Amino acid sequence: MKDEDKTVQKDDKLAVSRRTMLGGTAVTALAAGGGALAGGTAALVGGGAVTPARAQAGQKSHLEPGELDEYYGFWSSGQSGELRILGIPSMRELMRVPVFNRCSATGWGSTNESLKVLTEGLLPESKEYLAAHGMQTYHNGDLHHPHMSFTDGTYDGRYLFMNDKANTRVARVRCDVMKCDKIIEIPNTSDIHGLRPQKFPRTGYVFANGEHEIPLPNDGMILDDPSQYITIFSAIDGDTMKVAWQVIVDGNLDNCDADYQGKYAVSTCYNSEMGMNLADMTASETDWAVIFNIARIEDGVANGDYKEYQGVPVLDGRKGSRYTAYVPIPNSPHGCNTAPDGKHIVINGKLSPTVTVLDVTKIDAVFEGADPRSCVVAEPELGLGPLHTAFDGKGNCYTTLFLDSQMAKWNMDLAIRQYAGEDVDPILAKTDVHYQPGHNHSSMGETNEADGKWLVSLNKFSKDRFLNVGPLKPENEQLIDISTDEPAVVHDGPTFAEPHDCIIVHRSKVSPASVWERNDPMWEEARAQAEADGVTLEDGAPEPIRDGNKVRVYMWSAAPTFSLESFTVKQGDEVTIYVTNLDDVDDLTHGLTLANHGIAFEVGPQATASVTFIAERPGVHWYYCQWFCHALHMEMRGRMFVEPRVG
Ligand code: K7E
Ligand code: CUA
Repeated sequence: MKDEDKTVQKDDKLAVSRRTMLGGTAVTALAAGGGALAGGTAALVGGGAVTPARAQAGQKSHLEPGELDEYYGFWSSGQSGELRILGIPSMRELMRVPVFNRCSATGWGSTNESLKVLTEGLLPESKEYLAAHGMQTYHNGDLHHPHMSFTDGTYDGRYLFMNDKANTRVARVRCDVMKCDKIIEIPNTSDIHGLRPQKFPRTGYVFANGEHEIPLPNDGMILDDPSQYITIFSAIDGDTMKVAWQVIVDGNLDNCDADYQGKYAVSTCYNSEMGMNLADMTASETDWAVIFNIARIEDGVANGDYKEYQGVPVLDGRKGSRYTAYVPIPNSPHGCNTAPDGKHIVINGKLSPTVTVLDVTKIDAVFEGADPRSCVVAEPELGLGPLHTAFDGKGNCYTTLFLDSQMAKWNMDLAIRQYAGEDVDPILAKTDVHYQPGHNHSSMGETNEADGKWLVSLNKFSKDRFLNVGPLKPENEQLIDISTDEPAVVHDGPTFAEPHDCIIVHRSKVSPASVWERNDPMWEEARAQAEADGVTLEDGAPEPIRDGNKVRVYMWSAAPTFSLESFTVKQGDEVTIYVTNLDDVDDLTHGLTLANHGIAFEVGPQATASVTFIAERPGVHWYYCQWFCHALHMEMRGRMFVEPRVG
């Protein structure tokens, strides 16, 4: 593919890249019926001098040193289990927020504060399993879908919600400090995949799809009898992070989205066959999109039309239920994306070359008994492997074509007219991406403020796009300028395993703090313990406070010192060290690393963090600040003396 990037020799009449030409030819062929020719293609056909797409880009993507990005990108990291924050359009990675993973830098997964978040929402059977393995929580996650909370159809900057497909969890990140504050394991279901917040009137519910079918309850009484397996759609209260209700569905569930009216949520289903192997799962030509009627479900809960499992009301939404509608969709749909016009929901075909457009204003009739397909208003054929669709707020849609390695730009109105029988072609352009795109996302594209400026294509394979780093390659995320008629790839961005999805949020929507509030709930247990011990976190204690074999060490940090140069404990003591950072300066983070104890954590400005461990190693052990904070950062250290056990 390398040659395709090279510009054809200057004396060639058409100074275009071969790649542009191939793309252009495809567009010409596809657009022949409809006459919807993009500007670049028309020029190409005319044979005039054409600048490569890269040079035609309408917006500046390169930022000078010190220039700030216009958008936050919130990125999933798939099997890495963390949330990442990028700047868009520069594609600079700004931060990593540990969520389902453990983090060596920040101590996420070893501090008491993070362990509380990681353990308090686990189900009893998970805790039992983990205890048998000497673990307090899972150490991995598979984070596919990060989405921000909404108010009135647009981002409100309160929270980010995200799924863990690996261990059936949903997490919340606070946008004021960009830290995870809640993780819950979802009962009665397996492997949360699709996740979207309610857009209207607010979030509200966070909808989460259980992907893989299991018996209910899954207690070993039913094993290889798939006829008794079910899948569950969950609505989580985004404010309390409690599961509000669940609905049993036929088939499995993949992705989902909510409407702009607050009436419906829609999920795709790719295994209506309930097959247990690949051949069976793809046997049927038709699967479906499941529509959930939120008001009816809430009524059902209020009227007691449910069975309770693990404390959650579970309603039966299988075919024929008044809570759901099943819209037949060609084989194995995947992505589910609500358009910013507030009216249309795009179901992406995956194994079918089509996307299916539902009109939400026609869904009421479906629930009154109309043919479920009567809410389908378009079904354009776009190319091979349509997975996800993004929007520009100007009536255009951008669908990733996994097998074709392209992005299809198409027009919603033309697609609807074509479906109604008019001889028009809705496809406006096809843009090559490298290679095999999964999700894409446009700036503010999943809100009613979609602005049509940038689109990111998250490509699963990078192959030859970067220096070879061995058999495991990065993914390649490409920034595409969609502000002009002909979308243009303007940047390659390698990323580590494996962002599935992202959102691009205008920076005006988010305003994180630079310094923690001292009364933050994150360390309220530490504060309560200090109070019980008759000390304050801010003043610390001159000596460890002993309570049987439990020992609590309170110290503060202020660049470049810890309040304790040393402290003494006994071998076998259960020691808790609290560190409170008294510095209240922007970017003045300290840390505490306790050598040879596997302990290291971050303490942000004005924050408190703590760890608990057994002092089982007699001797002198240094602790030091591992976050570069001062010219005397290396000197910011002290000693823990562990007296050997007597006898
Ligand atoms: Cu398409 Cu998990 Cu959103 Cu991957 S899913 S691509
Ligand atoms: Cu404090 Cu480095």
